[in-house]
Amino acid sequence: GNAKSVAEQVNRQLIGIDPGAGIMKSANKAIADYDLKDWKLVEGSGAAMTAALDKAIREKKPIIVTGWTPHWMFAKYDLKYLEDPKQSFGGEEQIHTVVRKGLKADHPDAYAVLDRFEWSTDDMAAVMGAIQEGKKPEQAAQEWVGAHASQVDQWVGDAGKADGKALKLGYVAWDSEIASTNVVKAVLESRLGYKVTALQVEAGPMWAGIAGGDTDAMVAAWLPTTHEEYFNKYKDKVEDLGPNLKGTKTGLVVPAYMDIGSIEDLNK
Ligand code: PBE
Repeated sequence: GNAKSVAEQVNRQLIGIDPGAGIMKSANKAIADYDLKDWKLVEGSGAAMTAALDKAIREKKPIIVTGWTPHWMFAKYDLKYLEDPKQSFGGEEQIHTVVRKGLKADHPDAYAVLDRFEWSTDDMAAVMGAIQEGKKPEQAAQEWVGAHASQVDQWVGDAGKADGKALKLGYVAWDSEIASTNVVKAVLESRLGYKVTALQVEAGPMWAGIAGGDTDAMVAAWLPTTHEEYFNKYKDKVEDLGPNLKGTKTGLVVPAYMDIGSIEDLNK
């Protein structure tokens, strides 16, 4: 028939986020891997992407976005990942905690807590959801920390008090990292007595800040695929403390009402 193809319906556009995000590199790889000629990856931000998704769903229109898990959007909307048989977005990955060299010597207690910090996708989703429903990130994080005292106790362990010493965390304004960074900030402040600055930057400067030693730590390194380029560039200048969350996913995401199942089909 003369029904429009999905490519025509969405005007051959993938709605992306901030250009420094690793998922943008993966999406460009998908465009190449699946031979999506004349397709465009639209740059924006996490907030612009979720606003476009919200508008499309309210109007029951087709849309393709770069998406990731954990994210509140999967609780709010009926969505699906497009299959990615060529693995342009990689396989399994984790979110790692990465700190500057010398942090262990300068702040052994904060280092120990950062090293022990580990939570689940459900934990992160709970904080993200509270923020999405209107709570201020700092407040949502403080409330979560207060309500999960025994879990937080395990991270804190026998760490001593910092007496108002300053610490700087770097993060990008991705909803997942707004949640995790504020939780770590709340723990270091309320349990150890640090004065923590959470510095919002782009992804490149976040990594460069740790490598250069201006930033103490971040809990936002998606490895091995999404931040592979940053990791390869800076791995000798940072210390990787390993995963703080397992079970993430990235890919192209569409409303469930769209009649498409795989990135391969975008070519049809
Ligand atoms: N994200 C969320 C990031 C990592 C965290 C998937 C949007 C990215 O660099 O793509």
